Amino acid sequence: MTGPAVILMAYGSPDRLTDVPAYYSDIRGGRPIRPELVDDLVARYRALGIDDGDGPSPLNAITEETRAALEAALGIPVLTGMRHWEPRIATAVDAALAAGRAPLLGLVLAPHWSSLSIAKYEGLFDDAVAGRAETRFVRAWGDEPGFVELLAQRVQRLRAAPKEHEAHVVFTAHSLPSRILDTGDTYRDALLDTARLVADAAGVGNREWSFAFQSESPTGEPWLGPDILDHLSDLSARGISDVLVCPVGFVSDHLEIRWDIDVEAVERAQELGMRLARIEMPNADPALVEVLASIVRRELAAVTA
Ligand code: FEC
Repeated sequence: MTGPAVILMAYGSPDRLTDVPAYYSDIRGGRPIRPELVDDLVARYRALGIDDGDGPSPLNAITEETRAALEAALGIPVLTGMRHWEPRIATAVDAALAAGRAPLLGLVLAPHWSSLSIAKYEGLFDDAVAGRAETRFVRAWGDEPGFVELLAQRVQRLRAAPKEHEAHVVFTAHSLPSRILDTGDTYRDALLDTARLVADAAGVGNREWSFAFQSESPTGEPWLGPDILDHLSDLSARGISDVLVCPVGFVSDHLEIRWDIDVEAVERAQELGMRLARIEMPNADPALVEVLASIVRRELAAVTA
């Protein structure tokens, strides 16, 4: 054995518009999709200015940038494995094992555990390893001090911009079907914990922030709310006209940020006569890479201890 490797996991994004139907089918686990939903998804990717020549979303490129920076910081191989696109988690695991690497550490570029998100990555990781090597898997890291500080600094920077009054901060994350609460899933609580930590670190008072979900999918069942679009209407009704969005449930720029926040939420805010800004996503910022590197070092120390 030649030492450990990290399998760095992310959601994945199709490489071109023609891949969108297969990608969507993967997300739906092969369940049938109404053709108009596929057309709508293609239209959203196209509206971001993407054609068949380039990757539809920056997610894959940012993931690669993060992977390379993490590998340089750690001095051990870091391989990318995507949940819904290429390179797959199984491909990354096979490559690491073929190179004789062990133990393997699984780390997802999403900070909060849920039975419908991180647990799915863990299942794919475990199935791929299939007992062939010792493993560790990081289930959540949304309360890492360096991550909280990074977000707090970005919130503070935008709130400090001179204007009549300071913006109300709306923390957001991807919604999930609300049935997860029936099984005691900790997703919503963990998101609220991160939001509270960031607000405290940024000096945002208790009445100056709130939390909303975003990116609900049309699956025909109830999803966790409030949805950001409804929430903006509620804030407007309370007389709030200046909002700063801090998406704590994601680390990268991608469709859910560039469309759901930058297009849909901005449009809703404009209709309501509100001003909406959002923090820059962490992406491959060296501060985020250092957070990830310190998590990996800690986990690997636990394996060898
Ligand atoms: O930029 C890109 O190309 C990919 C952006 C993208 C990210 C992402 C993250 C999360 N999702 C989560 C849960 C669900 C559930 C469903 C679902 C559906 C979609 C669809 C697209 C999509 N998601 Fe996603 N998600 C991204 C993209 N997501 C596209 C399908 C069309 C649509 O709804 O707009 C519903 C599945 C089903 O139908 O059965 C559930 C969660 C995250 C955050 C954690 C993570 O990154 O893994 C949770 C990025």
